[in-house]
Amino acid sequence: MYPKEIIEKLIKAQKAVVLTGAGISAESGISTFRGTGGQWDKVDPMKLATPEAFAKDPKYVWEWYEARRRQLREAKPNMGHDVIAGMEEFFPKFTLITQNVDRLHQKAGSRNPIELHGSIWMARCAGIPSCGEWEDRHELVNLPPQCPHCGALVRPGVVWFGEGLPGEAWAEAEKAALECDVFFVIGTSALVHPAASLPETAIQKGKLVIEINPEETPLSGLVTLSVRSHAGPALELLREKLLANDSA
Ligand code: BV8
Ligand code: ZN
Repeated sequence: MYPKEIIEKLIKAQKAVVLTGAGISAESGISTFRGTGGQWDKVDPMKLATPEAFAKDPKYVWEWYEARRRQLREAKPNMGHDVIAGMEEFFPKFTLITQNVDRLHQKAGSRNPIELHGSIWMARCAGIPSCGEWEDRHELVNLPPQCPHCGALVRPGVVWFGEGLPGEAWAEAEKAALECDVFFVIGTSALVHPAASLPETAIQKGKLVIEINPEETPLSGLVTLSVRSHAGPALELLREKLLANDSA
């Protein structure tokens, strides 16, 4: 699965970046967006994860997010999240960038992942101007919730299609992709932009790019190594190899 020369390069790597997508949470029982049984095969993502959908039917959109939060309250990080959390100790400089909104990386101990698409556990006043954003983990019963400060509607603190990514998060992610020695892209179909342009930048800059995904993606033929596997087992094996060689 991992050729010797790749392991040797990883041992020497100083700056590592990991970009994750919904696939890293699949082994925690969280359905992906586009895979079979994906939470979006029942609903059309472009219909729900958009400001227009929320404006048209805020209750319906919130109900979909609340259903996802209910599933996430029981979810535990999996082996893949754990190994990625451990990479912070292994690589001298390590940056985790995630497209996921589930915060399972934080539950696994990753200290400060860059959340390109926000978090399902954040709520934001949809008033104009907004009263701000706050963490909200409760089971929301009266949907959609009202802003406690101004009474306007409250929306999920995620980035919807057609919305810009948080400026600071994007700038930090781009910088990390440009400066890294190795770029892992794990559990993403690489279809959503601009997140998918990060591994493309790493490839163009000639970095060592390693993809882990049980299926082919548009990146598979372009990366240095495409590991056709579920993230958990592939990352567990990678950790074994790196620790064995590191001490050798
Ligand atoms: C923007 C938060 C401009 C909400 C999400 C045409 C061409 C290119 C781009 C566009 C276009 N038309 C429109 C666009 C732009 C659009 C876009 O990219 N659309 C795509 C669909 C074509 N992008 C946007 O709108 C972005 N904003 O462009 O703004 C702008 C700029 C300035 C000012 C104003 C506006 C915003 C995009 C953010 C959308 N929000 N999430 C929510 O979660 O509800 S995106 C959503 O998709 C999730 O975050 C998810 O993470 C993300 C990406 O999907 P994946 O993570 O890859 O998940 P997916 O299911 O697709 O794939 C899972 C993978 O895992 C598979 O490959 C599978 O094989 C693999 N897998 C399965 N099991 C495992 C596994 N891997 C490992 N182990 C396993 N066990
Ligand atoms: Zn408000």
